[in-house]
Amino acid sequence: MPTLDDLSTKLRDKTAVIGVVGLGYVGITVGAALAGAGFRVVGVDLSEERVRVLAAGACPLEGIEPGLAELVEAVVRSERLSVSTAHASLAQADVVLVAVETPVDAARRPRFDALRAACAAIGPVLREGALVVVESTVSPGTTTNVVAPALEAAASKRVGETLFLGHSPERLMPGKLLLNLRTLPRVCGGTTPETARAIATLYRTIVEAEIEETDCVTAELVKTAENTYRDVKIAFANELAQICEQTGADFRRVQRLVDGSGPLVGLLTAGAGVGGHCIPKDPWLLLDGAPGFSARVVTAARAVNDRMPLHVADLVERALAEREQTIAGSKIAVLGYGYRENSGDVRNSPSEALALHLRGRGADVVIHDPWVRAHKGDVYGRVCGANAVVVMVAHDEYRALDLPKLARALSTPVLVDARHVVETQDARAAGFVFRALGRGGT
Ligand code: SAJ
Repeated sequence: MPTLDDLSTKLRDKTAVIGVVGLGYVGITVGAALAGAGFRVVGVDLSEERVRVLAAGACPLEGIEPGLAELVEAVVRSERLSVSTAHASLAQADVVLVAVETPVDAARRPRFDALRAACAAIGPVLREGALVVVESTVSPGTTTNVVAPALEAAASKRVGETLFLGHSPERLMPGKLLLNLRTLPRVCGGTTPETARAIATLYRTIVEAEIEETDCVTAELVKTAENTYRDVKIAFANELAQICEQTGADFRRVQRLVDGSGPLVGLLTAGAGVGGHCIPKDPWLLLDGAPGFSARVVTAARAVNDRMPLHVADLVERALAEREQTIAGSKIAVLGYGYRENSGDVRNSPSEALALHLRGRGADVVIHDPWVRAHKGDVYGRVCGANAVVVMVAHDEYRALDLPKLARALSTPVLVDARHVVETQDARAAGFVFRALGRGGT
């Protein structure tokens, strides 16, 4: 049976075959990077459409992803990267990376259905001595308590004997996928120290930053903790922004001066809410690892951030009231539907929450987003005849809006900026009734 030492040798000389399960933002990026580094990579995804696009050498991800489309095209053309919907194509793989979604349900409990399904599908085809690495973000304990038994049952192999297992969480951010993969430190958790070392050997071929070997639960905690900490810091910024609104200050100036106080304080930026596949749910994954513990800071932060789209709706209501209008019966244009700037990723988009809320209050909502296929188009045409416009995402296109032209397109010039892209004096000069998140006195 091949040992971990044999595998490490194949990883160093790049003769190992790498499988990737789940060809989303993470799987495509790591698969293409490993293929670019010289490995033969086999990617598997359940979506026939995604596999068809990739097999043609195109990158199916929306948004600006420097270097990725070119890399995908090159590695598909050179046949270093092949893709399939069949897990049987992983039979030759020495390493299988698992990058499937790990969402939470309505009760905020982790749903590991996709992870379990991936284990069930790859188990029967795994070769002796294969190494499985979970890249998906999971609750502390999941690799050992969920993945190991699922793989052992499906593969009829024992972890640590005929099969090796670890967790090395991805840290990718849409817009910087390749850059993040290559330049951010990598945590490699193994069910044994030897496994962690083999995982580190793999990532050393594509990562130009520190690589830390550890155990699985530490790796699980590191990833869920860093995203939870980010959520908590954003929640504080969001509360501070609302205090600025009430006290007549400008959050951006307060932020700059607080940051200037020294290296110990770093304020994040208040905004329309926290979206994406990771930050809104990773706090629940973290807490799921310690069910007997009653957390307070983490749950309060989630509540603050989840409420931000409603706060934006309140700003819209106040601005409309100045024109003696109400949300009910108004046509409201929402600019930006992705969860972050210059990305077409709409997962947990705060704009979706805002649109639902406004519609629930009787508004006719129209949406524009240059990065989301369903909402592309001329922004001035899209907002035509609306009673108010809300900027929900700081896309470059919205930073460069022609405000007088925007005002002329509306039936009443009401503008709400929930992402700090419009200056108050510019909005006023264009004739808008204007409200901005985090800015008092507007
Ligand atoms: N946001 C704010 N204010 C901020 C920063 C972000 O309101 O100061 C909002 C954004 O608008 C967005 C949401 O938070 O709606 C999440 O954005 P994000 O910038 O935190 O990044 P993500 O979700 O794209 O990626 C995060 C990253 N984690 C960290 O920065 C700690 C990334 O490194 C992870 O790999 C990714 O989650 C993931 O997959 O877990």
